[in-house]
Order: sequence, then C-alpha cells, then structure tokens
Amino acid sequence: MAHFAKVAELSARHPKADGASFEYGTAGFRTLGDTLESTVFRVGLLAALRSQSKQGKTIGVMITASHNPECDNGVKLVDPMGEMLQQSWEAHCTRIANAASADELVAALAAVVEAEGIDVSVQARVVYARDTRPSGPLLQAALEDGLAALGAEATSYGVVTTPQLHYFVRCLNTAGTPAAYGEPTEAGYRAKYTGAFLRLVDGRPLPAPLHIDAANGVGGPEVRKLAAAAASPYLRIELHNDDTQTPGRLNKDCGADYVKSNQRAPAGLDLEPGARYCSFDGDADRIVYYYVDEHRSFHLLDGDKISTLVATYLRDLVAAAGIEDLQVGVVQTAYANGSSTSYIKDTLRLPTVFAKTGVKHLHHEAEKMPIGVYFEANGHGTVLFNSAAVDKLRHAAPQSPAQEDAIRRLWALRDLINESVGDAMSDMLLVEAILICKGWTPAQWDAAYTDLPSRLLKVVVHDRTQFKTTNAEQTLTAPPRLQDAIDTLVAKFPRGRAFVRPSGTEDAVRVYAEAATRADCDQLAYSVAGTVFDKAGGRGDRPAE
Ligand code: G16
Repeated sequence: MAHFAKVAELSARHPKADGASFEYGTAGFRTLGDTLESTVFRVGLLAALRSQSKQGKTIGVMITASHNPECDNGVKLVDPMGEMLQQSWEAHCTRIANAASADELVAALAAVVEAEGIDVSVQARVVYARDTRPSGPLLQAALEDGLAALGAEATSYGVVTTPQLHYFVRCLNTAGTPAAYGEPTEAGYRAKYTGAFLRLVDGRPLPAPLHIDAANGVGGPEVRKLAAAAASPYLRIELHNDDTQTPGRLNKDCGADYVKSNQRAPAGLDLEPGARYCSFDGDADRIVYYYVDEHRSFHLLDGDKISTLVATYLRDLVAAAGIEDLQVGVVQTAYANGSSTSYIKDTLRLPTVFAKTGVKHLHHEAEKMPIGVYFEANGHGTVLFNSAAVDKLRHAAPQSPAQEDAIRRLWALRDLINESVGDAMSDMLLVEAILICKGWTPAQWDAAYTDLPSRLLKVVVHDRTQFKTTNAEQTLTAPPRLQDAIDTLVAKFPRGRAFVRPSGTEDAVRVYAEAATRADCDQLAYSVAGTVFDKAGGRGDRPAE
C-alpha cells in the first residue's frame, strides 16, 4: 500500500530485537526503557491510524512508566475524549509491536486498515508528551519517526504529567462544541482547576500548608507551577522529593506506590503530628494522603479513603441541592479494603461495584452511574458525571438559597475534577477543597471507618502468564489447585481475605491479604506468598516476614 511507503525505511532505524515480545497491557506497553524503541516507533504508526479511524480526531501518546523503577519506560495511547485506548485496539497494538520484519509490519498495518475500515486519506493528528525518565528523549525520537512515516500532524507537549496530556486531548477534541473542556495548554489546565478550587473554598478558614512528596518525578515542577498559578493562601505547598535531575531518584523509596505498598513515610520526610502529607507517583496520576498521630503512628489515607470522602461529600451536596434521582455510586477493585466496602454499603448506603485492576475497567463501570466515583486503593481515580446527571444539574430549580449554593458547588466540583483520567493534582485540589469546606484535619477524615490491616506483596515467578483469574481477579483459575491452597490458608484467619493476580505493569505476581489483626494479616500474606513461590516457580528470595 502506497500509504506505508516510508514505513520500511524509517522502521529500519528502530529495529525490533530478535525474539523480543511485547504486550499492550494494563497501562499500555511497559518494560525496560532500552528495549522499547521499536515499540514506541510502532505506537507512532498506530496513533496515526487510530486518529484516521476517528476521522482525524486528535489522539494522544504518553511515554511514561509511571510508578515503575527509573530504568523502565512505557507508552500508551489516549483516545479522543482523553480516555484510555478502546480495548479492541489493544490486540492491534500487540500484533504490530511484535511484527518480526518490515514486511510483516506493513502487512500488519494493512490488516488494521482493512479490519477497521480506515480511510487513510484522512489527515491524522497526534499530540504527545513524556515524563522525566532518562530513556524518554530517545523514545520520543522513535515516536516522531513513526508519526512522520504516516504523515501525521504531530505536536509535542514536552515533559508533562500523564493526566495533563489526557486533559489536552479532551480539550482539543471538544473545542467549539457544547462539551468544550478547556484551553489545551498547561496554563489553561492550571487556570481551570485552580479556578474551580478557589470558587469552592472562598471564605473558609485557611488550612495549614500541604506537604507533597513528588516521587522525584514530573509532578514536582508541575505542582509548583500549579501553586504559583493559584497564588492563594488556600494552596500553600511544601514540596519534597522534587529532584528530577539526579539519575536514579525517580520513585526510589518515595512516591504513592512506595507509601501505599510499605505503609510508611517516604524517604526524605520526617512526619510531624498535626501536619498533612500526600505523595504523587512518577507521572502524577496517583495520589495518597497520610499523617502521624500524637504517638507518631503512621496513618494512610489511600484511594479508598479518598473515594469515600468524595462520595460522601457529593452525596450530601446532591441531597442539599434537592435534586431527586441523582444517584452517586462507587467503583472499587479487589484491593479495596473490606472496611471501606462495608462503609460504602452499610453506612453511606451507596451502590458499589467491583471492577478488574486498571483504571480503564473502573472508568467503564463508573460511566454507567449518574455520578460515578472510582478509585483504586493505590490512589488512582476520579469522578464521572454522565450526561443525564449533567442535564439534571442544568435543569435543577433551586427552592432556597441553600439549594442554590449546593448546585453552584456541584458545578464547581465538576470543574475541579479531571474527568478524563485519575489525576494527582486535580484529586489533590479536590481533597483539599473538601477538607477546607468541612474544616477537617486528616484524623477527622480518617475517623469515618477503620481499615482492616492489609499487606501487599510481590512474588517474582518464572512465568507470570500462567496465572489466570476470574471474579474481578479475586479467584485464580490457573495454576491448578493454587486457589484451593489459598482458600485453606484464608479460612484460618478471622476476617481473612487474600487473592493473587499477575501484575499488568511489572514482571511479578501480586499478593494481597487482609485480616482482623496486623499479626494475622502479615502471617496470611506471607503464607500465601510462600505458597505461590513454592507451587508456581518462584525466583530469587522466598518471601519472608
Ligand atoms: C497502572 C494502572 C493502574 C494499576 C497499576 C498497577 O498504574 O494504570 O490502574 O492499578 O498500574 O497495575 P498492576 O497491579 O497490574 O501492575 P500506573 O500508575 O503505574 O500507571
């Protein structure tokens, strides 16, 4: 096909290593950064085709490995409304990344054109960005070659957070329509979110400064600019772990994933009682909060706590606005702490559903709800208002100043939320706004319910693809008999729960356990991890307490 004339020539600059194999998984392609050049080149080709398949709408490409170690990198595609790539295209991505030769690559591209009925005369439009990883510039050059090979109109946003890129894509594709989302620039992003934040908190007592651990990633410089743009005593920040220059520091002993997994403060922060802390991950799409009490005991306010805070606030505002039939619902994954699920169901009396790990799965479930709050326990999430909910808000007829105020606040909240994807900066402003409006300390927020002790472990095995799950990833169907062994262990512990699933972003299997006491929980977690190690080809050190 003439359209692919330049593909072979440019692909020769980014050859695929013999025998290497890639899969478009939970968060796109993700592996060692120096093995990804051919894949990123090919994602450039795919982005162009995806745009043509959407009649020239703008598609996004983000080069990041988010919470993974600095030596890793990754790449993912962003669909026109700023959402994750439509799932049916993931197989195209995997096939194209694995084509062994230039001829095979061209044949695979032609097959996508045929299967999707793409008109290749449409002008493709693609925007892209990367995080601060050292392998980023080389991969970006490979991407640019891929985009050039198919003549895409390509625009770089430089080094920004993943959610900022999602926001830009949504803004570009909605400009001039009733769904216009904002200015597709960094300044536009900051103006939209800080503006909504200041509308919500205006007139309330000023909070103490917020301490932010930026994981030594792109969130550091970006949140500094956000606070400067707000220029308000309502957003005073103290930034920690904001070194994006020294090699080896990204996500190292810091960031949201470290704090959530280890349930302890990141390196470089000495926590003071009474102060408020949060951690971003390496590309600032996740956030967790934490604090220490007067005994200096550490308390984590993770994605479940954020989700319940936000769902409660929205539920109360909807009631105060007097809007009928505007249901708030919550989407969680198997990692949600059992106490949070009981709290949502029994105390808040809100509907809740479980989805598989991966924000794309939660996002689709939340879209089915009028107001869908979705957060993974790791701090990745956001809130969606569906079109029926927006219509109800638009047509609400307030009967009192209190109702009018509640409606105004619901609009401001909607503007404060990055609906395209979980966003550490927008979520931070959301939490801050709610805490300021309620006049709450982190301990008051934490008091809603008590988490069951939980533990998340990683086991490295010879082949994680042998692990297959069902029941929202809570039950293993392979390797054979492993689930029976887990069930036997779980049955020994009061309020015990445990599950095992293969990671979609790291070469490991994850083990989650919770139980009534810390000692039981740890014993359960390590016995399950040990069983996985023994029965399913563990590598390296056997997990031990
Ligand atoms: C990514 C996904 C998240 C997922 C996380 C861990 O996060 O976007 O939805 O929870 O990986 O996934 P897994 O347990 O399969 O490795 P991030 O922040 O790294 O992009």
